[in-house]
Amino acid sequence: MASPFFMRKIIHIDMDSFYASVEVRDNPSLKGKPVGIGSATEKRGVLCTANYEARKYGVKAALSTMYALKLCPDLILVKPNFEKYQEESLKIREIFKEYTELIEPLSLDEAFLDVSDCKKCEGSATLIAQEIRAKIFDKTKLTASAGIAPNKFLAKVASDWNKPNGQFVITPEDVAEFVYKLPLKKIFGVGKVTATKLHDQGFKTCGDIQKASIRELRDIVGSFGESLHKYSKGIDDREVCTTRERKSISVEHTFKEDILEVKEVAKKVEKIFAELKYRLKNKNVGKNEIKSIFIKLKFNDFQQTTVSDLNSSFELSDYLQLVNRGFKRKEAPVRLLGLGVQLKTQKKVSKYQLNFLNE
Ligand code: TTP
Ligand code: MG
Repeated sequence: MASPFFMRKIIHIDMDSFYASVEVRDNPSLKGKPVGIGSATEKRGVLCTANYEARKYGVKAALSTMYALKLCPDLILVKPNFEKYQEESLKIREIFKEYTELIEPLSLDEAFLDVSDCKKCEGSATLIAQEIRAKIFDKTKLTASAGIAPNKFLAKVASDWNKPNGQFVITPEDVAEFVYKLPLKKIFGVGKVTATKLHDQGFKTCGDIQKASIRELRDIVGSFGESLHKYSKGIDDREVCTTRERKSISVEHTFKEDILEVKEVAKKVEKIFAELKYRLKNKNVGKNEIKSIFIKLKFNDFQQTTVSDLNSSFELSDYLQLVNRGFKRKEAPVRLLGLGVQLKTQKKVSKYQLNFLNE
């Protein structure tokens, strides 16, 4: 049994520029050069990631390939090879298992480990993290960073603190001081939109949030208010879940050319809907497990909108209606369309949605 939450020792491990590091390792001529993972021929696609040399130019994950090339004309594009990354991921997980059974992978390159009951390294989570990173390097020649803390929220923040190839410890005694000045955008779940809402109300750090009431926070960020209040004090009692599950499944297409009219988008909906149905079937998800359906549109200025419906059946016509509603919000050329479902009971799927190019 794991110790009570206030005694937990959590390690968050995150590989450094994972896909890019694998590609550079396997092609030493790329060493020291800026590398982005994405297709060179599909310039309208987005980058999966970039190595640290490329990041100096502002190139990073999810940036459009075209824009990345503008920022860094020497950027070398390498096509992703997911099987290879999966293989490396398995090797890393085997190493984790030497230390604990309580492993919660978040994606191929990242996991929480609860090492509260691990007797190795005289029970020092700091030394365990160091040893794990050394073993990862030994076995894969890839570097990892680690965060060590009394809970998941802080461990995840900490793994980013000394990246790449570093680690950072937050002891229970350090927590109060550490969170006080922590910018809100470091909190998992605070994206750009939430951060802006909070900034507009004068909240910039966890220290600012600590002074607010939960009610006040709920008015700004809805049901997330309560968790936000807890996190801001460095409290997170979530356990490391050994069976991580996702709540939604979706399929997205980025078009080679922007779509100008809703009629044209409708044609694409049919195709993507068929793919989504196929994915659900593959994952053994029945209609009765669907809580709601949603669509996502990204316009040519990269603004995006999502429309969802709780009371619909899973029919093509339902998606067409949602797309119509989304299109009316801006009536601008569309570069990406996604269709998806939120699930009632959670099903295990991978972290990143499919994002491939449509002809
Ligand atoms: P991250 O751990 O977020 O990024 P990273 O490992 O490339 O870099 P860092 O050193 O900052 O940890 O994601 C892990 C892998 O997941 C990444 O190598 C590629 C993939 N990925 C995507 O495919 N799309 C995305 O939007 C992101 C963020 C990651
Ligand atoms: Mg990583």
